[in-house]
Amino acid sequence: MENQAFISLGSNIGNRYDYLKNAVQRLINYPEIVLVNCSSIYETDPVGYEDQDLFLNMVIHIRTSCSAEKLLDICLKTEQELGRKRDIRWGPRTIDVDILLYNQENITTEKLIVPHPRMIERPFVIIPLLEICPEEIFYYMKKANGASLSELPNSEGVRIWKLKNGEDVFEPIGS
Ligand code: GSY
Repeated sequence: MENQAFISLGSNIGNRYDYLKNAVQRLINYPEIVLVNCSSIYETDPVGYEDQDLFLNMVIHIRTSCSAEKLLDICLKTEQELGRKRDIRWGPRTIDVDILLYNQENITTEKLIVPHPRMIERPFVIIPLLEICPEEIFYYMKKANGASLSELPNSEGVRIWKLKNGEDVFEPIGS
C-alpha cells in the first residue's frame, strides 16, 4: 500500500449519513484500499447551485496500491452503485466521491486532475481536510494550487454534524 490519497465525500439526497457510511465501506472493502483516518462529518451549505438541500461532507485518508486512474474508477463505480445520477451539473446527488490528493503528485489526464482544482476554494472540502491532513501534505497542496494562507476559505456554511470519535463514526481499521 505504497500510495496515499485523500478523498472527499458528499451527499445531499435521502439518508445522507447512510450514503457516506456505505460509500466508505464500499471503498475499504477493496483489498487494495486501507482506511488511515477519517474526518468528522460536517453539514454544509450548498456551493455552486444554491437552490438545493444541505450536504453532509467528510474527507478520508487512505493508503492504496491502486494507481490514481484505478482509484478514480473505483470512486466512479462507488458513485454509480449508490445511485448517483448526473442530471444537473453542481446539482443534488446521493453521493459524490472525489480524489483530492494522490501522494504529492500533479496529475492531468482527460479524466482526472489532481490535486483537485477547486478544492482550495471549497470550505466543505478544506475544513474536513484540515482536520486530518498532515501539515506537509497540506502545504504541498496549497503550493500546487498556487494558494496563499489568506486565500483559504473560512468555515462559513460548514458546521460539525457528527464529531469524529463520536458514537458510531467509522473508525480507521485497526485502531
Ligand atoms: O463537488 C461536490 C459536490 N458539491 C457539494 C458538496 O459536496 N457540498 C457542498 N456544500 N456544496 C456542493 N456543491 C457541489 S457541486
